Amino acid sequence: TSMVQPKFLSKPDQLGVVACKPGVDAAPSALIESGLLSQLRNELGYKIHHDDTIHSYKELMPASDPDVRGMKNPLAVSAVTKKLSEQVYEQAKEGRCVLTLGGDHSIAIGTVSGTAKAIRERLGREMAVIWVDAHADINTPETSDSGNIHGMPVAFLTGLAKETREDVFGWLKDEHMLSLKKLVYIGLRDVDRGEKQILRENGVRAFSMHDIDRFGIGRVMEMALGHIGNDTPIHLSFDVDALDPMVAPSTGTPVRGGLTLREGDYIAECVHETGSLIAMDLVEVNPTLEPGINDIGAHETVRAGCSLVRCALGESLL
Ligand code: 4U7
Ligand code: MN
Ligand code: MN
Ligand code: MN
Repeated sequence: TSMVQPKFLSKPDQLGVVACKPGVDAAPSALIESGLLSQLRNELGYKIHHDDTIHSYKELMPASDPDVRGMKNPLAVSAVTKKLSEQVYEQAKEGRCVLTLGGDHSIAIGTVSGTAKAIRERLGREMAVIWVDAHADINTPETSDSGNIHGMPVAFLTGLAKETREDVFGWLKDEHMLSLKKLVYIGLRDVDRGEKQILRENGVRAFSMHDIDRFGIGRVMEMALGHIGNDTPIHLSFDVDALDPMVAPSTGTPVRGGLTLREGDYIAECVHETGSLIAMDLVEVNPTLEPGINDIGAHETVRAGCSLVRCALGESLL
């Protein structure tokens, strides 16, 4: 399979998989039914650690979940991401790469916090996150117009948004945190006004579609990986809405003018080539949102998602 030596994994041939469907229901089952895990096992040679469960975390859902600071479903999202954080941590602390199939992007509060904690404990280092998305997902509850927590995960993970209530993300501690200096965005094209201000004030490294048009995806990846540096574990959080809606229409907040299939795969391939990938999220695939006829849109979106995962995990063209 792959000639790349993984740098930060003690079990580089093993893959921890967590599948969860809070918010975006049919995605993990569709991805798995389309053969993703068997391809990773049979074609790429991974030994997969998966509980064969698609977690819906129903037992964690509160009977009533009123808004907190404008956030919708705060108790449910907090409880689910806390549980997910523990699941991802358990996989990552074994030295495996961790793949999480979501779910909307709020689940990254769980995945990134879980790997950040495991990498701190296992290697005594801070990891970097490459956030591939049409959106910056860095609203605080106060800057958000929608109140949707999938637009806020980066704010909670970097400490820009804080809550003391344990049951509303107060469980996030220092060991779960990501440094704003170790965050890189790729694919942005729909960033809210308050988010732009946050990105500017904090000097966050971000490559928009404009940058991709100007420099090409090759230079953009060089610059993105250059910012992270050679010796840093990477968590790749891939929102399928980074891809153009022509190729990935079945997603909650599609934005025109996105990445081509090849640009998306290329990003994933470059991250693989670093040998520093320690975790990947694939989020916002939603086969129930079906703009095409005869499920074509859903099918294409699932196919694109599978391809992104295979590329990140070492599938190469030659
Ligand atoms: B996704 C939005 F207002 N910024 O906060 C918001 F435009 O995970 C969209 O990237 C968030 O899909 C999109 O609600 C979240 C909106
Ligand atoms: Mn997102
Ligand atoms: Mn998005
Ligand atoms: Mn979304």
